[in-house]
Amino acid sequence: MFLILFGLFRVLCLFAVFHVACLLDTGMLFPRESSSREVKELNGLWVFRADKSPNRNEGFERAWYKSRLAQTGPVIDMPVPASYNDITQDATLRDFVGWVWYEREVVVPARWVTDEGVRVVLRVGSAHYFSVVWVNGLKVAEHEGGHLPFEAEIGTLIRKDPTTPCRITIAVNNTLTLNTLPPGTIQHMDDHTRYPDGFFVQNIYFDFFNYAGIHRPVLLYTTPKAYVDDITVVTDFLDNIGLVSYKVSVQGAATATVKVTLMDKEGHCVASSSEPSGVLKVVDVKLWWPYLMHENPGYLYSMEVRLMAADERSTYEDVYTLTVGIRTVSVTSTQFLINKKPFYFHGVNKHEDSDIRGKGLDWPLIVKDFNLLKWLGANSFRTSHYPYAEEILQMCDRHGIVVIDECPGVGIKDIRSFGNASLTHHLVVMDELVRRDKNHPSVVMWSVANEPAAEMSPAEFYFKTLIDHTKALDPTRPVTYITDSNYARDKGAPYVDVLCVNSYFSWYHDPGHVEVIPIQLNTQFEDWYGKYQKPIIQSEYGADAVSGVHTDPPMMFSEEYQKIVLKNYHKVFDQKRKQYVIGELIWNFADFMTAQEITRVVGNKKGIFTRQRQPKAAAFILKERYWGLANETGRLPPWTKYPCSL
Ligand code: GCB
Repeated sequence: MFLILFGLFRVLCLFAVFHVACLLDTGMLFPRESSSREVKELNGLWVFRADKSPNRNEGFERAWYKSRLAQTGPVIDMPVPASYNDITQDATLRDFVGWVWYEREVVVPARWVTDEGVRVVLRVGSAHYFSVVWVNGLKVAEHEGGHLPFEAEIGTLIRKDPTTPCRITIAVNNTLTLNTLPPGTIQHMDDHTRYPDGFFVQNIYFDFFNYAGIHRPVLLYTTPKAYVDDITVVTDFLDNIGLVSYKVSVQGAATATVKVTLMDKEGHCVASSSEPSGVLKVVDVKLWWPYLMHENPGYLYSMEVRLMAADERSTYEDVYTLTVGIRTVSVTSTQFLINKKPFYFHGVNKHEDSDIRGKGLDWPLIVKDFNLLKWLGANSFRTSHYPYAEEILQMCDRHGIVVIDECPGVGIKDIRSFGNASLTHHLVVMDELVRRDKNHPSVVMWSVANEPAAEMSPAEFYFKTLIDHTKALDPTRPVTYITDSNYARDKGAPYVDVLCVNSYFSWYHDPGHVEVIPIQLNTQFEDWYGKYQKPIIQSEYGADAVSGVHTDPPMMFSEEYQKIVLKNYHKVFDQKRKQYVIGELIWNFADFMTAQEITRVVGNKKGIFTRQRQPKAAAFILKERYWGLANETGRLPPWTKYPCSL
């Protein structure tokens, strides 16, 4: 009894601080259909026009949103979701910097228009980078930052003139500046003896193509006027009792009653409550376990939240169902614990990247990637270098793939990007990220940045503020950032919970000399652990290999070289994972597109799969290793018994 009370107390304490520091005042639940909610997807072909005027501002000067886009000039078909860059044969569109315009007309169901008790919400899953949205010529939303969703309520607008179709115009600008996340700079070349008139370039400080456009689904959804705006769930367990602490936020009603029902996979009610917040107790709990750590990974309960409210005109009922995985996460000085058991990350770094669609959400690709992860025996990935689609995190929840959830803080290299404006925006992005992803059991850690110039003096204040803020938003998960700096000069390392270190021995340093890897990697680990006494993840390592290039003895860029680099790293991991190394994430899962540079041969080739998801020789090395690790550290489900014949 005492233990249960203590557990309840612990979960309530965590919950009491959860979300206090958030700058945002509304929720961002994933849109789901229910008996009270409808969803209308607007994916498919949109009308598109890039603003190629010299100042890229003609669209605003001539108010392209006021009429049909086709009336403003030539338009083309553009699929949504997709990056626009690789869709046409036009190099100027591939490399375009500035505003592009999307438009779509929608016929809205009559009931949405006539029923004043219906809220109609327009939601953009993500658009890169800065977006402005109009409905029938009136501005309804502005949003800064790719990779995260934004919404606008448009019911009153579409009711203004129910006879006209609803015209949605979205302008998207991919320009990156010192204060955007990721940062970049625009450089104008004014020397007319060397550059044509008006020539400028977008400089970036990260290693992937700056794909742009509407990358994730656009949709309309409805809720009743009184609705469930947000749900926050924190879980714990004691012995066989699961504890689900929850809080429901309601909008649009002065008073409302809430009924919360937690159901198991078979649909049986396992706990319920009539309070808007509280703790549900689940007897004989089935915990959420990572893939390959348990024979039944990714167990999810469903939490149905039913809200009832009334005003002088009507009564409202809203129903929203959230999936809930019951698990805990904690960190010691040498271990990462999931459900109080040591967890070793054997996984990958990914990108949202593929042929033709760039960073556009694509279901065949998502499912293929999960099949490859499982084939590989990977139990985890990092969302390098930005938040991935919610649909991907839902797959992780269901399949038990553990996620380090990274914000787009990649390439913070210029001292001016450590200033107040940048930090303020970075804090808002963390608010938006935690708001969106807080309820995913697969997300076990936040990463606030990748390889910033952490040795610069403002980095200490910047990262202390950012990490403190993130911990205040969510005290239930560890926080990190990914570093490649020298351990002695890294200003943010004292504030992270887990050290995540990237290194490319025998590639960017001592190219061609794989024999240096064991000694340099050993030194790296000993130095970092010696200074900070925190667990370490090798968050990146690898080598480029052009698929089909073979050399013996191994040479850089051949498949053999990539293999031998990996093997040399693995020797050291095997010594250190018995001490304080808690994971290894290969760079990268698949080849991906980058800007055109002399060091890149049509993109970064450090994938163990090609961009088309075919294995290189290194994939088999990793597969052997990951299944070996899983056999040693986990409990394999009977259906995944490792086929040892490679
Ligand atoms: C890194 C970066 C990653 C690059 C990789 C590389 O350290 O974090 O974005 O793509 O190295 O291949 O250079």
